Amino acid sequence: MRELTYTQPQTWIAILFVIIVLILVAVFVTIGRSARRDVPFDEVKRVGYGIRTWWLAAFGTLLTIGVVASFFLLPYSGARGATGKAQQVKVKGGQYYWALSPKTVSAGRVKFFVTAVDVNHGFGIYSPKGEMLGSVQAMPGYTNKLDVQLDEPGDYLISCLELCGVAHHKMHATFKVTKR
Ligand SMILES: [Cu+2]
Repeated sequence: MRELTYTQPQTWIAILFVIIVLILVAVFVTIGRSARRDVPFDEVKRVGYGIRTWWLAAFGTLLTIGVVASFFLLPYSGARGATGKAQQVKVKGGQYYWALSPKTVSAGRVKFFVTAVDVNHGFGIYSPKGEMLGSVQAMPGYTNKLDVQLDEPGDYLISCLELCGVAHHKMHATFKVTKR
């Protein structure tokens, strides 16, 4: 089995994060060094509160737009208006493995029936590009369902998302989506 890891996007995220932090530090240092220290509070209160109100309104609007827009990007079949019959995959999670049956599906709607044999695990699916597509808890004594639209052929990564023991970080599996 090919070991799938996603070092590249993580590295870019780390670099971007460091750049943002350095910019923020520079801004704070510049303001801190150039600001007058003897300004009475009442003098800045009106302007400050005004900025705060507008910032809150702008941020709230942006957040609302983001949340609404992201609903259309959900990988869940229901959100995509899928009507076709789903292929069914049975998933068992155990310390420290995933057992999938079948291990290959064809592109389209897939419904996972997820359970665990020992403790709670987190069943997470990543696309061949490393994007997270969905997750559901794997719990002993329960079968949770995850209905997703997998249109892109390739190797998908299953990774445990619930700290389940000492070898949790090694709890991966792959499964294949073939062209329809
Ligand atoms: Cu785990």
